[in-house]
Amino acid sequence: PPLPPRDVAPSPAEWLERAAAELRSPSPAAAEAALTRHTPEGIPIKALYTSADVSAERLAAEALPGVHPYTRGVHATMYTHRPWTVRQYSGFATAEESNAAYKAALGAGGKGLSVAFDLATHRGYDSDHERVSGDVGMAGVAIDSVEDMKRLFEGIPLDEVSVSMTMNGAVVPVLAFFIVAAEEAGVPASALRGTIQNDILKEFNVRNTFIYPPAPSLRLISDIMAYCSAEMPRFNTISVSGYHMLEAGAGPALELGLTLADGLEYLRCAKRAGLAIDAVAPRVSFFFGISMDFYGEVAKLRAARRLWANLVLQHFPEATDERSFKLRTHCQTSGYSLTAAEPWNNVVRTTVEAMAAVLGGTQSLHTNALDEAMALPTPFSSRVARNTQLILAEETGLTGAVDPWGGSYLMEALTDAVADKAAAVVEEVEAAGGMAVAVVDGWPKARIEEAAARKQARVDSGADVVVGVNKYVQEAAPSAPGATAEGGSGAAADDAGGRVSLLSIDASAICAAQCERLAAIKAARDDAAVAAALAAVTAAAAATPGADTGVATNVLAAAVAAARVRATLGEISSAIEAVYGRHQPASSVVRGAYSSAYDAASAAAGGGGGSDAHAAADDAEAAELRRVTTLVSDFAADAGRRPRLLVAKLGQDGHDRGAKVISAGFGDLGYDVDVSPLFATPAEVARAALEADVHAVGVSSQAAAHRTLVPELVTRLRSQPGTRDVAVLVGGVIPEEHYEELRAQGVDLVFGPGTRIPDAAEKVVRLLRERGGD
Ligand code: 3CP
Repeated sequence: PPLPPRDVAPSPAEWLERAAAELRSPSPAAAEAALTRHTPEGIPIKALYTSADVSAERLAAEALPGVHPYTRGVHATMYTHRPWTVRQYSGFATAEESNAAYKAALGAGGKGLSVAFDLATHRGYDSDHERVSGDVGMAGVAIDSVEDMKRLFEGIPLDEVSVSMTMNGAVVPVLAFFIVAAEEAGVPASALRGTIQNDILKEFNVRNTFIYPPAPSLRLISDIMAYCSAEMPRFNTISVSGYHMLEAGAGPALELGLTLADGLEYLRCAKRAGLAIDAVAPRVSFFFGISMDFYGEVAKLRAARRLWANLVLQHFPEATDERSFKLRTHCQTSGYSLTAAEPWNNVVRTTVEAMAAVLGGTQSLHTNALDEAMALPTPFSSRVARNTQLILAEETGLTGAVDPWGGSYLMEALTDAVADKAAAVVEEVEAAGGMAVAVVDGWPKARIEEAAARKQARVDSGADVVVGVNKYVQEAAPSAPGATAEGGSGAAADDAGGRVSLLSIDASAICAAQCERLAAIKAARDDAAVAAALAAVTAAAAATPGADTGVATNVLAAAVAAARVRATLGEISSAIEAVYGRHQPASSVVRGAYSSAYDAASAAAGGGGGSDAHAAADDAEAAELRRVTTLVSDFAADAGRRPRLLVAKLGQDGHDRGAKVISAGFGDLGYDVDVSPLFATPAEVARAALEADVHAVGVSSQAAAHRTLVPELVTRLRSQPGTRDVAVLVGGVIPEEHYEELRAQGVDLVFGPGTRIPDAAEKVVRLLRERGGD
């Protein structure tokens, strides 16, 4: 039928009038305000976008993928020619177990490998070091020497399968072991394909698996870039990572801006060492997290490519190789978005996030497993996660067109908005002297922590919905899906309780086996050769850096020589530490962000013309907050001081979002909060508890060491005069099946994932009152 006749094309103003009528709004402006939501970073998302929201000029200039600034993709054909790499991050306790898992993954659709190392390895300690007893083999594979690395890749063709290694602190020995393991398997360094994360700057902002201070850490990066650009042309020398910032609380634009600023700093660092930008930039890669903000995440990846291409052009006019401008990236779905409650919902969350990564044009992808809010994935949950990608790649037709969102009014406008916001962050970092200066100042870290406290407040107040956690909470466990185990330690959903079986790791057995191996290697090697090689590593670390790749001045070249004679990871790290020292960060607590965001979220929900039920819920939340602060001030009045809490991290677990959010939230609710230094031993935390005269110690555990280190802490507190009555609280990634065990060992309260801060703060103050705290 013919279209109804119109004299003029419909305008956005006409739509707004209709919208106001549908909403029964007093005015179009009121309707517009009611229909516009803002992301936590303040980016407006309107209900409707039209051609008036996009620049026709920009659309024309950026119309094609494979062409500068690559907004629509780094390749002309993208997935129509080759889908993204299915690359699942994993590592299990020992090299043999990990090797078997890698082979199984490659046989079941995995296309590349991604190695997770344990925290002892990350921090440059051998498995027999006294500080790592609870960490060996817990959050990834333990690697002490080139022998472990050989076992890790035994039977895997390293010239064909690309290997990514998430390593930043102990990057020099790990890369050296990889090179020597391949060499001894007949694969020359020049044939190696893969990526080393090697992104130390973000470790100072989040994640904390650094070893040395910022300046010498950057020098190691330039040595690695020099060595790899000369010897390993197919290897990506760095994976500039925003993922951990997103996980730690940053919104997508802050994540993007800080990450690109890190990238610029690395290129400057290479240039300072005398390397040509075109020799280095083509092998700089990126890594972003993908949250539940679906449109925002697609826009982020498009904006990332545009911004990076233009930043390289602006800052390095000497670059001429097209590859220097292309932002290639790996993505991982967000671990933070996963819930311990009703874990199968996580498959849906991960699928939506994976789609955003794919529609954004990622080169490589990790999809999280459904049980990752509680433990490391099992073979069963890993399989579901991998299949999620394979279904997207091979069943849906998603790979059939390049940048399918291109030209969407919404997506183009949002790409501009995210790009503008992220560019402002890059400018701020640059104006402050670049990221090497900013990490020392600490403001990016503080900004991420504030964002995390605000996010927690929005979840606690119900403003941000998390199904099964703060809305539609399951009253009683239903029967679970009929999952079956794959392999001995596989996860099976337990029909009776609706729970998912989790992977369990015997920490002490792994540590003992690893220490035995280490002793055997040390007994069999030529000690004089090892001592000479380690002295050469120290000398190279002390030498003036440059583009040279000889053992006298290049620390990686010296470490490769040391790896060949079986120097261990701990020894090589110590040989470097002898020159650079070990970095110990200052601890800090964000004040006011939690309570102000909680109040704002409640006020916005209450004042937004919501339903009576909403208003009643907001009143209940405000009343709850008042109740907790009153309980805390009553305690203070009776005891003569506020309840004092020491928030502690034990072992080498540097993931401190939980610790920081608890500190900020409890502080805003009236507690007196101390934060222990990172990487503490149980003895050090017990001493700190005595010195600070605290009522309670709260341990935040994200890396599975709670079963070893917490009981040791309890024993020390109970046997030390002055801390016998100190309450012990544990929170974080703690599977429910460990709660009873922890309580039996003397832990007073356990808080699993999804705990609301007001709930926790109330339980703790009531416990302290029962104890008659003084
Ligand atoms: C791909 N290729 C193409 C096309 N698509 N060629 C022509 N047309 C196309 N359409 C080519 C590429 O140019 C490349 O060739 C080859 O195919 C492989 O593609 P790729 O895109 O380079 O893919 P991949 O090898 O997988 O590399 C992806 C990047 C890499 C570049 C992103 O850095 C990577 O794999 N990163 C993974 C990082 C990672 O796994 N991180 C885990 C963090 P050439 O080889 O000739 O160039 S885990 C952290 C977890 C949390 C924690 O830390 O605790």
